[in-house]
Amino acid sequence: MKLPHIPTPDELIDKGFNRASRAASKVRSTKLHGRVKGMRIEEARVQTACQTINSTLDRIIKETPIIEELPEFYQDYIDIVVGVDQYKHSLGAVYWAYGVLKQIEAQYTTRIRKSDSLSAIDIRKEAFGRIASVVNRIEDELDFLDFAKRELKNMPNIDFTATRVVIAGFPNVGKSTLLNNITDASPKVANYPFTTKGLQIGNYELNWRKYQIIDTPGLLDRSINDMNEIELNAIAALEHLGNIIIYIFDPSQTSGFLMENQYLLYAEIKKVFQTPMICLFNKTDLLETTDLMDEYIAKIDDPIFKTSISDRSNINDIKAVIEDLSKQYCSDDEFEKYLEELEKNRGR
Ligand SMILES: Nc1nc2c(ncn2[C@@H]2O[C@H](COP(=O)(O)OP(=O)(O)OP(=O)(O)O)[C@@H](O)[C@H]2O)c(=O)[nH]1
Ligand SMILES: [Mg+2]
Repeated sequence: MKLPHIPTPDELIDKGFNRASRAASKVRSTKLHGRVKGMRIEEARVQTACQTINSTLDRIIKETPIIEELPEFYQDYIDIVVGVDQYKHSLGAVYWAYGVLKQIEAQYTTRIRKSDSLSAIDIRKEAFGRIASVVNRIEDELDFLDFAKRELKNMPNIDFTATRVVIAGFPNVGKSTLLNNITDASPKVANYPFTTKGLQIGNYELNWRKYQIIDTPGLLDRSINDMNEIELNAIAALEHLGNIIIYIFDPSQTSGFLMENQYLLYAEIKKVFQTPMICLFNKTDLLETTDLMDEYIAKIDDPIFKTSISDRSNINDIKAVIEDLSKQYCSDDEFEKYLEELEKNRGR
């Protein structure tokens, strides 16, 4: 997400006052009569200072997304990474400063017009004092917005018009291999809380439908019971992200994890997420007997695939099931609804 550049209070004030001096010089070079000119100079100073600072504040307000207008996944993400309350508060403070500067501009313009040229200077000085103090009042909030800009720069870029498939499963079971074999280009990496490897995101198209496949290394591969509250929020955000979860089992257990533990994690994810799931029993090329695999297949109601992803043998079958589930569960309505909401909120 690209947020606008956030200046410091000093930068804002300097720019405002510098432009004000230039505006004053312009008036000074006109042929106005002495008393009127003195007043006009101070008036131009106050107006230019307020308008210059406000044009930057206005840009910040317009270019910083309104949280409620974003898809829920982004709302959750922003909340986990920087905190939604602080984000709203800071944007509110910028809005507040913008309003006060408008008032100062109007009030002091009137006062200067009613004054003589000597007291006009004092009135302008008073206005500048107030302008600086208003801008300095929002120092912490500007600071926070600058921090948020940096933190959110590499937020996952999600295509909400695509069917989004999240891959889950214990380490080493073949998640990245699936992502690499099913999608076109090499996956893009985006930041995600609690995973040093970030989310790995790949795309493909099939029969005019777009698919986005999301690998979650280090996130959906351990017991949810072991997680703290913030980590759980990071998991909850994924629920708004994926339309489908692919859970990969490694019945060969060469990944180093017992089938029973893999099954327990599957059951937990199933309980926590209200998302349709597909189960892949991978690395079947390494199995000498299918007894253990069949035992677990019997416990599962979700669509099941026996695969050997590394030789790409049934990638097309997997794509076909994803397409089926996509038609069943992910109508294009979801995105349409999102756009409608956006329009409604804008109209308010
Ligand atoms: N024999 C065999 N090996 C496989 C298969 N799928 C993946 N592998 C191998 O298993 C290893 C782990 O695969 P990855 O795709 O890196 O597994 P991962 O789940 O992404 O692992 P983490 O990122 O550590 O969580 C690699 O050496 C793969 O080549 C398969 O179907 N058969
Ligand atoms: Mg991986």
